[in-house]
Amino acid sequence: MSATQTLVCLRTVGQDNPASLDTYLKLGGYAQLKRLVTEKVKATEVISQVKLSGLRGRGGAGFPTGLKWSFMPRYFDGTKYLVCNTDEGEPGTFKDRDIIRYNPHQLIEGMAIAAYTLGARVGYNYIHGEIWQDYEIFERALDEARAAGYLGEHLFGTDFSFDLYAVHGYGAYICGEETALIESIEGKKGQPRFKPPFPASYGVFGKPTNVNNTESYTSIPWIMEHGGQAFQELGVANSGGTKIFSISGHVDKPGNYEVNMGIPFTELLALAGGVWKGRQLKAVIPGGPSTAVLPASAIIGATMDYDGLSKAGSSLGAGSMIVMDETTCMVKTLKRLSYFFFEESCGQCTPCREGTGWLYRVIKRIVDGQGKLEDLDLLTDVSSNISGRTICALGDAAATPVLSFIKHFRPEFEYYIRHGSSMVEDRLAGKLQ
Ligand code: L3W
Ligand code: SF4
Repeated sequence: MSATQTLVCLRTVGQDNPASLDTYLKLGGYAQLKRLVTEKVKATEVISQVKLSGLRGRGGAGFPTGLKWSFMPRYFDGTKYLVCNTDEGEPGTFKDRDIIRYNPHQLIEGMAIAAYTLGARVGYNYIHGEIWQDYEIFERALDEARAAGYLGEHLFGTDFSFDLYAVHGYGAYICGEETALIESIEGKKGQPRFKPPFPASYGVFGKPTNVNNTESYTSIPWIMEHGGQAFQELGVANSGGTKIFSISGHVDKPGNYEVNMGIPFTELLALAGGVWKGRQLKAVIPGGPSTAVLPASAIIGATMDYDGLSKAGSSLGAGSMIVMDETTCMVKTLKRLSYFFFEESCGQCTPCREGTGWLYRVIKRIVDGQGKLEDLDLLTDVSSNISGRTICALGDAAATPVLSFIKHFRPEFEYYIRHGSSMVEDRLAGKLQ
């Protein structure tokens, strides 16, 4: 039996005018916000439902959302902030833009519920700078929500007030790192801060701030409507709920698919039409290039959830699944990915600033036919010396593809160095040496 989608965060997809307030209201939208606020449901009750739901951060790190909410100080004499991270910028990530394009009101309701629960008065949704149309759709949704009384002062005649603003970034990948994003909101250059202190104690303008990913907040109204237990049961142990997988690469039907956590990889691949042109599967990057590449043999039996992908030797990341067929040259692919991390390093830490450039240049010289066999050990050595020695996760993210590509596809790298040409391309041309 082939799998089907379970639409929680993308539930307006397929409706007429999916992004409109009318459509969202017809589906029961804003009812949970109204219920919690007017019935004065306690913050501790909301947080315990979020904990029960097993929702984990959908931006890549998978940190338990309910636990993060419990870090926000209850009593604070001043403004607390709420931030949504819609700055997806890693190659292969394109789910959050579909949420703000098709279902912006569910995100707004999720953020308003979080604001009510955490006592935040002001919120920002930080949207990636290269996304224009969807930014405008979100802005229109904010206007509609304000006009209808779902944002602003004294909501539903109570003393709860919440203002939410969209912030347009400039397209830097590093601004998806939560503290760089906060710096950018403050009008500064987007460079990560040291953690701790975490945003819950020192966030926007130095005030307590809760930062979650777009998909995380958008799951909240469903959890409030159906209960945390029901959300958990959509998924599997340690991975509650649904997950949007952004599937790209060599499949027949690339796109976003929202499915129950724990779906077998083969069923998810079938949903995306399978490997295109009847070709064989070669490799998959399951969660975005900062997650380890897996050869077909390692992913075929895997389930798509935090534990399932960890057991297979990678991680769920942001669910940005890049599928590669048998015609893919892994050396050239790695060159492209390494250029991305080199280009996007913010330059603050020496291991990342110098190391990402070093990695890229060594891989480039292999592709240019000037590689040496010792380069493979050099790449491994440089990568290992970046990992764990930087301010933010971009350093580790740059090292992961290098280490995993060489680990799983070493013969292709050795062939390229020995012959100055691609093993895959030579095989396809019938001149394998
Ligand atoms: C309070 C503590 N808060 C952790 C919070 C922390 C953050 C969250 C996760 O990197 C990953 C990265 C990419 N007290 C806390 C605490 N927190 N301990 O929990 O924190 P952390 O440090 O585990 O991760 P991170 O720095 O947020 C994110 C990976 O995601 N990734 C990226 C995908 C790309 C996109 C994109 O383009 N949009 O997301 C994919 O795997 O490599 O490992 O909020 O403050 N004791
Ligand atoms: Fe900047 Fe890289 Fe250091 Fe992150 S690891 S702060 S991107 S230099």
